[in-house]
Amino acid sequence: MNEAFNILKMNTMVEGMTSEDLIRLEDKHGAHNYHPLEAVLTRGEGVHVWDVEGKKYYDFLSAYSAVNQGHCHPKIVEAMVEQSRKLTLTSRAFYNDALGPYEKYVTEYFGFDKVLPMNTGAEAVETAIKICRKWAYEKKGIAENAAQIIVCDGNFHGRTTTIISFSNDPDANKNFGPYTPGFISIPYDDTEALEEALKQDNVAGFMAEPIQGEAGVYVPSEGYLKKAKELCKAAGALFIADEVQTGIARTGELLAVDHENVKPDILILGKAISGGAYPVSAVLADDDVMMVIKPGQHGSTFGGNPVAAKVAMAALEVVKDEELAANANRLGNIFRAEMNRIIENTDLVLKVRGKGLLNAIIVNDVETSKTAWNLCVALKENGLLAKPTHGNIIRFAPPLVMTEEQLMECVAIIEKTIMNFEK
Ligand code: IF1
Repeated sequence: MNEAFNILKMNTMVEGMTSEDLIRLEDKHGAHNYHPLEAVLTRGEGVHVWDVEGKKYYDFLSAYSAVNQGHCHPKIVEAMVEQSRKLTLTSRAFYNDALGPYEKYVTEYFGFDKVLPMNTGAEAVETAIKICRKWAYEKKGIAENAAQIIVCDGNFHGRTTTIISFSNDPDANKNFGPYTPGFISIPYDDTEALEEALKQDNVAGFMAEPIQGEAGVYVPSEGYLKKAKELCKAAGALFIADEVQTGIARTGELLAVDHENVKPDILILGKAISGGAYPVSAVLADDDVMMVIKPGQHGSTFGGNPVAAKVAMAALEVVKDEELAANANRLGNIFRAEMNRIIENTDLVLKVRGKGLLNAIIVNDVETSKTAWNLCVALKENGLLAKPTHGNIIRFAPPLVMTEEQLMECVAIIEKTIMNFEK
């Protein structure tokens, strides 16, 4: 009785609450590990989200590229609901009837022998690091505990203690030490630095983002990924691609490495592999690499659960059925052309860069991040949600189900906001 009353009270409380009330609740009761833009969202559909006051926005972040298939895609939600009614979790202590079919589907989809299912991007990165190290000791013959993995300056691979150990963003790693050893950081988009680093003893692999996201959407020079893979191959090191953000059609190909026809030795996926419906991540590799992991050596309670399996299959089907890679490629070209047209008529924005629908504009403000933040606030007022990353950079990454007409409406919002903006 009491409990039922409390639930009733909670529901009515949320119903009557304004954005301001809800922001205050988070501020008082939640850890302060984020600084969100003040939009309190309650519903999403396709390329749109609505706040609790009923204001409609274009989503130009897509939950950091997790919602590539659009918000609440009916096929993905249907798969999730249907499986949730039947069986949600077995752990891997037993088999379930969704995992095998998913494993067959996802490995054929991306062209690898095996998949290791996890839940979040950071977990998948950790998994890739463990596989790479184990492969180095058992297949390459590196001395125990000596393996080194080469990474790139400006990287973002997640938030675990090991991953932040090789970050050079002080926000990410300051006062979280002691740090995990075994990583060498080199400049991004620098094949000479990679060639040099690969000459060192005990190098097990090289891990990189095909486009650096958090660093500010840095697209490397053409041929960088292909050359990196070749250098790794020649040195007997594994090439590990973190496609958590760039994968699943975001950049205009299924994978960003596809732009250069490169097959990584280890592929890391997350975010949009579930269309943002459920935490799903995956590590893919061929047998000679993946089979170094034996029973009991890695896993997770939720990894490979039947809901995740069904959701991921549905989400990947949507990507193919709706030709999202081709759409991202086409709309991305239009978007950058439109941004370049706007840039010619303003000194507020210096540059646009990106690939497919993963783009960023550079705001003319080297001293502080205030202008980029205020521009995002103004965009929000005009009905478009985007978020600054690293100071003066604003990332633009809408869901890939956008139409050209919707994109042009967004371009008009961005143009109007820039032209009316006063620093
Ligand atoms: C946050 C950025 C995006 C990633 C790559 C692994 C992970 C991520 C290449 C870890 C995660 C996130 C996490 C999110 C912000 C975000 C982000 F701004 F930091 F760069 F996407 F743009 N590899 N990226 O980008 O995946 O464990 O989070 O599932 O709030 O920290 P995760």
